[in-house]
Amino acid sequence: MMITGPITPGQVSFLIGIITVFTTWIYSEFLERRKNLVPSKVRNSDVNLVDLGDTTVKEDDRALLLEGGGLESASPRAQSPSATSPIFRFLTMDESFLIENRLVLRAISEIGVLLAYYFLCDRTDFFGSSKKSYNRDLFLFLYFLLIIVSAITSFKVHNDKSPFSGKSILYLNRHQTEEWKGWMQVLFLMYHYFAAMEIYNAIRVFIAAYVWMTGFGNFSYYYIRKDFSLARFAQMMWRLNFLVLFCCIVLNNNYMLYYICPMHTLFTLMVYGALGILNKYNEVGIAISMKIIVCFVVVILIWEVPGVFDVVWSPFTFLLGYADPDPSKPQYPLLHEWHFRSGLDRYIWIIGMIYAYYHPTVERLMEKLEEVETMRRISIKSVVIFVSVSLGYFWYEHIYKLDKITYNKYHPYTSWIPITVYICLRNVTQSMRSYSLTLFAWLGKITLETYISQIHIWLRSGIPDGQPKLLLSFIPDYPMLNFMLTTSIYVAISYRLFELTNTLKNVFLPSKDDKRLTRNLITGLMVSSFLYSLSFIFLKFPQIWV
Ligand SMILES: *[C@@H]1O[C@H](CO)[C@@H](O)[C@H](O)[C@H]1NC(C)=O
Ligand SMILES: CC(=O)N[C@H]1CO[C@H](CO)[C@@H](O)[C@@H]1O
Repeated sequence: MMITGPITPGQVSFLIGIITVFTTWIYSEFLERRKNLVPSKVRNSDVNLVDLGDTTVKEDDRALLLEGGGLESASPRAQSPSATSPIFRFLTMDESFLIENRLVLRAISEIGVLLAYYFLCDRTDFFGSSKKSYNRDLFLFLYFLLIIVSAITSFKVHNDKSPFSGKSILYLNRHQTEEWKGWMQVLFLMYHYFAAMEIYNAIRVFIAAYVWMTGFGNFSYYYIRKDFSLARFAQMMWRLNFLVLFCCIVLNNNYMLYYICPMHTLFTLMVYGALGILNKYNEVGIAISMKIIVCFVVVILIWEVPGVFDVVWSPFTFLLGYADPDPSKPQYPLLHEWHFRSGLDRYIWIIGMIYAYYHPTVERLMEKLEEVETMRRISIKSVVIFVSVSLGYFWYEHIYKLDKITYNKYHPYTSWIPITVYICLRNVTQSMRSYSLTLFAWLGKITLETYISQIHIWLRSGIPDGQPKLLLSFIPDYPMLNFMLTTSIYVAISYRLFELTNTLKNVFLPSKDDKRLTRNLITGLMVSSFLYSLSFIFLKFPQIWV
């Protein structure tokens, strides 16, 4: 088996860390079994009662952990010896600690195994690879097939109430946004798999729509919940960057290879900043308008005034720089990729914020409209449909059809058009709003994981920082069968990683315990720097090994 690319200290530290956790997990399973064996032998003795009581506490802990409750706080008993920190108890192999945290150890081990699978698929020649090929007929066939299947199996009518009025179904409710993400994600992934260059412009619109949702969702959240706490912030960053961080370490890639992640992180931070700074004025309408104007000014300054972009971002080149290793591609400055990607969607997150701000107003208007007599309602709706469709058509004819380079120039200023048209049409009748295809909504939930995983276990990039130009091939010469097999494994793994990310987030970033949160962050930093230095020394002076 050949490994492409050099071995980095990051990879070695990951390996040391994961082997340690893995062995500890096996040991904790062993402890757990032993503990469970003992009472069953003495089932009828009196001592038993105490033990039984004990196990129920444990069961509760487990249930809490599985539901995502905090770990230590869940167990009243765990807190008594807790003057010693978890890392200390881990290092001393404290038996009760290991048993309590068995599921955490298992989750971490599982992530380790999955990432090892990434490495095996992408960085070794253990599996084969094949070439991409595009056939419009097949592409559309597969997409429509999926739509039909999910319409048959997962069509669902929701009856949620609006949080603003308690009356009718939300427009742009969660089911809808998730379903929307699902629609787009499937096309986005298939575009990569089949190299469907002809829908390049549509893909740009989809990415804009994601960024729009980032602005929309985060604005609503912070505006309504007013939760600017450290815990919430850390959880958000964890959700966006946990998996990608480990992919970068294990596969020795740059963060920018997964450009969606830095982009969403940036725009999430911008929304957080916009609402978090001076947040006591958020109730005042004027203040919100000022904030939105400031957002526009900041974006115009950074992206439209020549030279400012480089001044602002060059200190972050280590994080956001990217060079395509393919020698046949033109070589740009390191920040070019970041400039291009972040620039395309520089305004749309602000539009998302504006829509979120007016959301309650529009919702009230809609409710009024629903009460108007039928004839007038139908005519108003027809006008809305007519205007949306003509605007959409105009955009399609004059903007969408442009070639890729010209289109990209117009994209930042026009991407709101198709998004708005979609929102209007998707919601035009009460019943339309309440329908959703849950299969797509399910796919919409795991977009981040499917986005990151595709590069390594569905497609293949082969070398560090490489673009995924090839397909992973398990069954040579049977492209469709291979597509089916790799896709199933890939989607299953993505879903699992989504769950694991959440489980670990709840364990390491507790919601209402800032002291423990900070302690976890500091411990995490210390452990990783220790492992990194150790691996660095190992690699630098290999003679230590012998
Ligand atoms: C904020 O935006 C990020 C990135 O799109 C998203 O993952 C997250 O769910 C959003 N938060 C809320 C509360 O909508
Ligand atoms: C823009 C638009 O057509 N919105 C519609 C959303 O759904 C409600 C139904 O409650 C309609 O009243 C709105 O016209």
